[in-house]
Amino acid sequence: MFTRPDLPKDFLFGAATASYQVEGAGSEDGRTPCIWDDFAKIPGKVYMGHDGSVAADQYHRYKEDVALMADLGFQAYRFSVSWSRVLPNGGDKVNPKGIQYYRNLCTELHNRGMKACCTIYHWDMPSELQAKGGWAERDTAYRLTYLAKVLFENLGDLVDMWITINEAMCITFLGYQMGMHAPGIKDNDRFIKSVHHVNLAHGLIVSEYRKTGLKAPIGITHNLEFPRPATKDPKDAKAVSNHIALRSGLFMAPIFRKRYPEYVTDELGWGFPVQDGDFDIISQPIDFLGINYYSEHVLRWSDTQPNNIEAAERWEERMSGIGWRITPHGLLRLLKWTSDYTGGKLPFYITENGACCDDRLETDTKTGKQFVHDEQRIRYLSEHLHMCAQAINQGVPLKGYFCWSFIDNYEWTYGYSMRFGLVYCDYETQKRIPKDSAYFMRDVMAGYGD
Ligand code: IFM
Repeated sequence: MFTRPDLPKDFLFGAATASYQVEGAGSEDGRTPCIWDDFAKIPGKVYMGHDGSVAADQYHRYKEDVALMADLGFQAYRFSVSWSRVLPNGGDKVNPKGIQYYRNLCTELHNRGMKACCTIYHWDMPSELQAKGGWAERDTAYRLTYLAKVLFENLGDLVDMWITINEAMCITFLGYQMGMHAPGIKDNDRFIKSVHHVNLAHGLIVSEYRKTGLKAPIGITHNLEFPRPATKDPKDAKAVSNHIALRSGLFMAPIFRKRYPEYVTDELGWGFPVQDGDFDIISQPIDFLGINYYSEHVLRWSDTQPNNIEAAERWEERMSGIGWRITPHGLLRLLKWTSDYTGGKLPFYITENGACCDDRLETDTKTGKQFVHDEQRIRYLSEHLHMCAQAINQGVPLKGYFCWSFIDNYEWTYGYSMRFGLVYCDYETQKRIPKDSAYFMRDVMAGYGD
């Protein structure tokens, strides 16, 4: 039994994806390789060596996908741009076919009454730029700003919402410190540089945008973390605050405090390659903050683990696919913390939230109709939407919510083995089959349209 979350009438409902995860058309119309094409080729890095060369084939099926989203009642689609499709090899020369694809996509969204929400960088760095050092190099921030300029010039009349960068924490920690994501680097020095250069790129893009006179709002999306301490012991609280500084603070403090967190600079002694004026660039006002949330950590103090942080025992139900804990209350805590941190006025959007479940495609023997009964995902969405409503009632300036994801897609190191979609993708046939959760969202959204 579900109750409708008490959300405002003008609350924006959207669905989200990212270029490498859904587009496919890996070597069509002038697109050149990116770091995930390369990473997937390294044995043992990605499940079964899966890559994004075909993915959910949205490059060829965007009209069908937009129609399905619109029919379900979504008001916005968050997609990202493939850098090497628009600027092959990450160079200066614009590929007209790349631009045309995103113009077509935005136009289709508008024709179906939806808003186009464009993320400029969602992890698919052109291989050539990685060969020059990727995010460990300051120049990469200027290269991405050039891509942004090209997009503002060529899509500025069609995009309704801009997001500079998706999840700087994953780009830097997973990509440069832990080596788990492309480009697979494990090097603390390059990691620290990458943090600053990603932050700088965000600020440079916002500066560039303000010069254009375009009016659509621009912001950044972070997967912020605000873990729970395992007990009331002040040492557990200190472990939590260390974690917050390392994960959320590294990317929030430069924007909202014009500095890096003291824990990181003073206690850990990290030196960032900050040049004069960088914090002025990074901290320019943004129009909204995007927040991605899936699950909450529970931490305790440790005398032996790095940064005195250790994961504590858990009790909550796990997502049946990826195994992450289901912790809707963590979303409410995170939203309130973020609202306090940013002063309570900056509009927020949940730019990703969703569940990865062990989805089973079934066929009705009488009708031949296919379906996926993803009851756990429905409960997950319902509980998180209720937390959004509570947050708004408690004064959090939350304006909208994007489901991750519209359709099953390439889940990075898990390849196609993990499914986050509201819509099932049969990768053999590319048939789209809305799961029960897609209809659940349709029914929720039906109450919030006008
Ligand atoms: O699939 C990813 C997405 O690309 C970034 N945020 C988290 C999602 C689920 O892992």
